[in-house]
Amino acid sequence: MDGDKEQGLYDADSIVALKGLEAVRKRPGMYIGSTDARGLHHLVYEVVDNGIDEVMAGYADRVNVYINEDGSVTVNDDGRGIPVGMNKEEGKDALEMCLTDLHAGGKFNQNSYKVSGGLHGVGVSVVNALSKRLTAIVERDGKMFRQTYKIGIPDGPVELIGDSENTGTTITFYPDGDIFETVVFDYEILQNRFRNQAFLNKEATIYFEDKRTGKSDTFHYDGGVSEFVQYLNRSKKAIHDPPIALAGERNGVMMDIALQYTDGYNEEIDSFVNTIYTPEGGTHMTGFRAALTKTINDYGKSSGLLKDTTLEGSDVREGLTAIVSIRMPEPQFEGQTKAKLGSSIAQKAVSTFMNEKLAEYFLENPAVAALVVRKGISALESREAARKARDATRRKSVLESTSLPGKLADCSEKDPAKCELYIVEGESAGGSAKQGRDRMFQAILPLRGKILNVEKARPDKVLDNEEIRNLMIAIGGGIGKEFDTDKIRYNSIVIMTDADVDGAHIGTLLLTLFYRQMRPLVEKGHVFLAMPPLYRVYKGKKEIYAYNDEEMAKAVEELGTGANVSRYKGLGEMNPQQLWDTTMNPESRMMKKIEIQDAIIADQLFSILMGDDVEPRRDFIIEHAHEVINLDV
Ligand code: 0RA
Repeated sequence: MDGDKEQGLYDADSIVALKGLEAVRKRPGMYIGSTDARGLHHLVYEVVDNGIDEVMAGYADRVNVYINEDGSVTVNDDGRGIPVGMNKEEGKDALEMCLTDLHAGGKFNQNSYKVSGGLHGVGVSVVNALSKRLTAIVERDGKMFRQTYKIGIPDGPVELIGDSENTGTTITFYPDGDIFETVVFDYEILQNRFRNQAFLNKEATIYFEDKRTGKSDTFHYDGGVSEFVQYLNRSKKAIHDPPIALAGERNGVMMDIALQYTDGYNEEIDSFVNTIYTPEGGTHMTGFRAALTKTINDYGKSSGLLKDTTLEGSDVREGLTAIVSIRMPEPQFEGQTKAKLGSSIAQKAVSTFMNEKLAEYFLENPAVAALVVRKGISALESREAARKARDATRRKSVLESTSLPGKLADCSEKDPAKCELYIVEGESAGGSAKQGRDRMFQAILPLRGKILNVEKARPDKVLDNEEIRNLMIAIGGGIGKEFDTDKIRYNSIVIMTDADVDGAHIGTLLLTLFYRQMRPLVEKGHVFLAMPPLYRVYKGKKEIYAYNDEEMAKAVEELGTGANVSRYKGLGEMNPQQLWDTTMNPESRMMKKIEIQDAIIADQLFSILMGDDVEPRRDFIIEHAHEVINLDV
């Protein structure tokens, strides 16, 4: 038996562990969601979350993360250190078990509030299985230990490599390029995640350094979720400060909630369970919403501020930025992407806690309470006005028999699934597009000038704007909370603007409108940016369109000496045939699909780009230059 082990033959337990790692390598998506950039970054989250768990359990206060020059990542924490020493039951070192056995974590670690939902909490062993090489260094019991692995298989036994006065764990891993489509880590993606983690764990300090560039950040927020809300509102105008902060526990559910109202109209409520972002909400959000509506109505009535009317949920959430962070043992997640909390106990815990604590807060802070109730009343009034405006538009469109805007050149196909709507900047480019299009399935709506910036407009004023009314009627799905993608008249909405500053601005105004007023259109992938060429390279009768500088250089080379390059300044410089060939023909065109992967970042993007404050806008554009240019956050 022992002899077999020394020769590298495997006993029963090792075979079970090996089978587990094999399963991970065979179906990585099952464990980390995907093998694209998202899955790659998930490896880092996985290791960092383990360190954060140690912080949450009170054993650590620091997690250091490095992207190394060779492309590997090192995560170091000052927690207890992964246990080391022979495990009698398994006949194997505990460290090796934690790193190679899919289910070992729970056997050693009893922390029931740990990050353990959805795709999270799968453990360091999954990271190990998906890494070309991994080194684990543990400092505990006055000593330093090390074990190294290749694709999850130990190179040898756990070694004692020295003494140490500290405790903690250091994991360095090289993601396996045979598994991942890309193995290049993105600073901004990780930075954003660590910032959020630090807001949600105010005890933690997360130091992050990119050794490829020298960039670094230290994230530590004594103010926790309250500071998180202030950060989210940094380019909005809060109507009270500090945020309303409510923290406490009910039935084993710990709650950490902060709310701050702004003078705007958008609601941005982000919820987390055991620090896992739940973009689709769930029971905790249901409890939060119910309690918010009830408590504000109750206070409004008892204080006399609210007479004869009842505020709806959407009224009390207008202009609200909030963080709802709860911690509970063994949360159950639902939905395809496990983005929604299903545990019913959370609903009652949050609602009873909120009802009590928010009512208490209002009694102690009547000035803030009055602001909140008045804000809700103004939202109710504006909702009533918007409904009247909508009804009027609807009635008008029915009465005006043709109902569609006069400027719209519709397509003849009636099946929305096959139809495309091009929204074109300027009447002249609109004219070329009308002539160049395939009228069977392509409709053209020319835009005159700039549309209203909906980021700053009262919701009931949005439909006063003729261009927006035309857009709404042409698209057909409605507007605001009632927007319905089942009713849209085109499967693809293509924004076609000049490749200059004005064009970018119009594109951003349109995206703001779609994100704020027709969000499902964006979320379900119906919105595209047309990509007209930047250059025409020609010699005699030969011509090549180039969509970037690289292609232009290549085309010049191809056509040889005497090649001419003309830079397109706007869509208007192309004749209808050229516009069709380069930008509209599905066989040859390039289009960029707008994807909103992270709602928190998207809210920031729109409020900062379209809001009043110049300084955060400048900082944000500098920081997020590439996202702003691509507009696909
Ligand atoms: C199992 C048990 C204990 C700690 C850990 C795992 C642990 C894992 C990781 C992964 C990264 N950093 C970590 N820190 C700790 C508890 C050990 C004990 O009771 O002393």
